[in-house]
Amino acid sequence: MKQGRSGFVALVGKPNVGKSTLVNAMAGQKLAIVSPKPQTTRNRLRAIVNRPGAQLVLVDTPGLTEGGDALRQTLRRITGSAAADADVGLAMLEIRGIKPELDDMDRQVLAMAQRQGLVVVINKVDRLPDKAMLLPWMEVLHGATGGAVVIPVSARTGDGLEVLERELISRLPEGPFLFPEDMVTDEAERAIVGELVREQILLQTHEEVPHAAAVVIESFEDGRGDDDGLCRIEGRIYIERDSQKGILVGKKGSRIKSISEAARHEIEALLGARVYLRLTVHVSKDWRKNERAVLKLGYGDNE
Ligand SMILES: Nc1nc2c(ncn2[C@@H]2O[C@H](COP(=O)(O)OP(=O)(O)OP(=O)(O)O)[C@@H](O)[C@H]2O)c(=O)[nH]1
Ligand SMILES: [Mg+2]
Repeated sequence: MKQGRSGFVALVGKPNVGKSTLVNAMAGQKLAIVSPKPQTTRNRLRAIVNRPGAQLVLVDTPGLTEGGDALRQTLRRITGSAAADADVGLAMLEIRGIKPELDDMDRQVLAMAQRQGLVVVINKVDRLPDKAMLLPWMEVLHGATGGAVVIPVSARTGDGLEVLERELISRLPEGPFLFPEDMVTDEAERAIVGELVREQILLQTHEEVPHAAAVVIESFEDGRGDDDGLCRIEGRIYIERDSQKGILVGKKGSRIKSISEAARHEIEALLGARVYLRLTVHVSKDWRKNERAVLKLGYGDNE
């Protein structure tokens, strides 16, 4: 295996700050799902960024929240262990207002990401009416972390990402590369396919429904080598109650049809093939409260 600077960088932050968006931007392709709703990510996902002389493995994690149900506890564990296993911690936050004030969860984020080479990232700078707002926050964060470097970026526009990448690479240990150079992720395609379905549920439903949904890909017939080149995929969507089932399916099946249609386009882009996608909706009562159901639906066992 090639040599160079290589290692794991774990992204830690509150929900919705833009961790998955940054991972996709640096990987140069969509691997992690993104939505405007908090608690989008539910699994650890590794994106392998290959550069001349360096291999940066970005580890996306679920946004940190307080305790709560079995699912949230599992998500917290996933984030904690990804951070503990990383060579470099990347704590991401977005700034709120002019006066810099760190709340309890910000401190937890900083503490969890604290490694020898902590890097603090302030994301979404494209939204700031005035860049001067950054300075007091940068000072507070620098102070609160005992002198960590603070880098403002926009994962959306790409602003600051080159600086961030250089900074991260400089902190990685020297050694053999961890993955083959043509690899972009070690995540199974099948798992990403399930996530792309869940992304559409997050984007196309509201209130409790998106968070009560889990997706399991039941069968994946990879037809990329066949004459018709068609991939046949069947997935099951689990939600917590009958009433949510009605909402998800929609009038005469209109919502599930629209979810399936949009997910199919995304999956075709991922696989580079035509896709036949069949989705069915099922109830797994209050699964988020039940540790075994959480595990069964695919969360927390990817170690
Ligand atoms: N304006 C702006 N929006 C951004 C930026 N980065 C992310 N977003 C948006 O912020 C929202 C959340 O992004 P995600 O990448 O899903 O956030 P996350 O931190 O992964 O969230 P969880 O998975 O819930 O922890 C989405 O609507 C993104 O489009 C940015 O740099 N600028
Ligand atoms: Mg995310």
